Amino acid sequence: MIVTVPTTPFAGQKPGTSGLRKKVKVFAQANYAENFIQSVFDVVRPEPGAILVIGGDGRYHNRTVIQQAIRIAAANGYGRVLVGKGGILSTPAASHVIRKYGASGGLVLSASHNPGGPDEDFGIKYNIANGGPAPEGITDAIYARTQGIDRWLTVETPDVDLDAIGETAVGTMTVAVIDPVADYADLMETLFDFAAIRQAVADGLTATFDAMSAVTGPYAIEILEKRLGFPAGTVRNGIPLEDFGGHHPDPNMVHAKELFDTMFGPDAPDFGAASDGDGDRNLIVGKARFVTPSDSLAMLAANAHLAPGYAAGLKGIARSMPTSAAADRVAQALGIPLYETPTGWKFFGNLLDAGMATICGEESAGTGSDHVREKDGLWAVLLWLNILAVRKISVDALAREHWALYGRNYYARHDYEALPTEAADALMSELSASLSTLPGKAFGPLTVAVADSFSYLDPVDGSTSANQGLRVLFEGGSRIVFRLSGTGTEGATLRVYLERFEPAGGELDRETPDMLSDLIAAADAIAGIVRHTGRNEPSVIT
Ligand code: VG1
Ligand code: CO
Repeated sequence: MIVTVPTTPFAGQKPGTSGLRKKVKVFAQANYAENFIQSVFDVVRPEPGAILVIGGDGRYHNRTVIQQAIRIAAANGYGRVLVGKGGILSTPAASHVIRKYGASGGLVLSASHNPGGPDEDFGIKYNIANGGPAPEGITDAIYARTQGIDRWLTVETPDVDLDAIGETAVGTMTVAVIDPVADYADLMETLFDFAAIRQAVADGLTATFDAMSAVTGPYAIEILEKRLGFPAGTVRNGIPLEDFGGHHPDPNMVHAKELFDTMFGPDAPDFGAASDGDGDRNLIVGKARFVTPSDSLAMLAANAHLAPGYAAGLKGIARSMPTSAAADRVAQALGIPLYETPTGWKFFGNLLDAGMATICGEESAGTGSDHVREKDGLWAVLLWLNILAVRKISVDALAREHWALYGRNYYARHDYEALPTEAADALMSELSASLSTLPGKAFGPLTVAVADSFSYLDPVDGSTSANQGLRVLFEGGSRIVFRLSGTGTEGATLRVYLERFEPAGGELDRETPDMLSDLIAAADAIAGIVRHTGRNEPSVIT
């Protein structure tokens, strides 16, 4: 019954910041996805009968890979596969389903905020039994296995009907097609004060949520419109499309422009938000007030105790290194530890499992907590709504109050996309070699205090992750970070993270670009961005 298919390795099946991401055309080659999935199973060696969760963001090629994965799982001894109806599971919902049903792990099929369609992107990520992305030890082993693979296993069986809830036998394995929304929506009800939010809606609180034609549509309609009573139409672009309507499902000022226009326009509702392709990111905009993800993390942490799930307080806060230090000040005020990790959610898993951190966040629109082991877009939206409902305050007023108390970290990220890999590598290696010469040097009004390459020592398992970004720290708390993206599928993407701290009592109501202009000039002087890339400005500013 089990069929062994001979194969040869593909180069480059190395998982990046968040799984293996390539063009659909790459994934569609014979043996490509199969090799990777078999390599995962060869590394994790499921116990006979183990449970595997499979779900994706609904993008083009999702259903094809799900059918492949089901057959390979059946041939590798899994006893049960849980798959979301229609092949849908948002990344945080997949994390929850893994935890709730005691699965040994899961395959999350997504390229997140990257565009979808026959000429666009696809991705596969393996999550472990805690519901979180596999740590580096496992992803390194999977990559090593892809380089030596010579066969993959499958069973001959017809496709499973992914659109009918119920159970089907595939060989000796059972495939259960489950409701992708219900478990997740129920979990949200345990964390947040739905009654308070419902009351605020009845009292006139208005909102708009842009699902960007991606996976969060069904989740947001169920939670915001059905369970919380926001009027129909509060969720826009709520039907998941295979190509996301031709857009990048990336909740930022460029790709969620419609939402921005609404929130800065005359008829803005009280609260605006969006999520990304796979539902793990969030964008928060109040009436004429954009909240940077770094600020959002700090503001949520400062107010989280107002939600029932966090009423007992936070154990700690964790943020990725390039994320601004706004959350650090909240941690200090709360008297709890702050952990600084490399980019990517997989580094938060150990801290959450060990009970050292409760809330985590990244500057890239990712926020989450110990309720799952992924970042969670709708969770952040609901925590914001819970806080606004209880405090009866606007987003803008809450932000101003926060800055008046803690100071403000003006922040922006400049991305230079699709650079020739050699140019990007040359920039990074030259900069890396010059780091030791930078301390004491002045760039305009800025003087370098410390310059280094960020390395992380995991306090839980003692593992070290080196080369996680180049940092230039200035006297007074301003900072520039340079790193290369680990999620792109075309050439290299340089990310330049700019941060300027303005203490309480300082200039708290200025425009971000004005406040960062000295840092922008310093970034080019330090790294030679124009010289190396030939680009005079970034492709995207977030
Ligand atoms: C980017 C972000 C990072 C995030 C990762 C996955 O990675 O910077 O913070 O964790 O995407 O998010 P990189 O290596 O391209 O900078 V998602 O929503 O794409 O799963
Ligand atoms: Co995502």
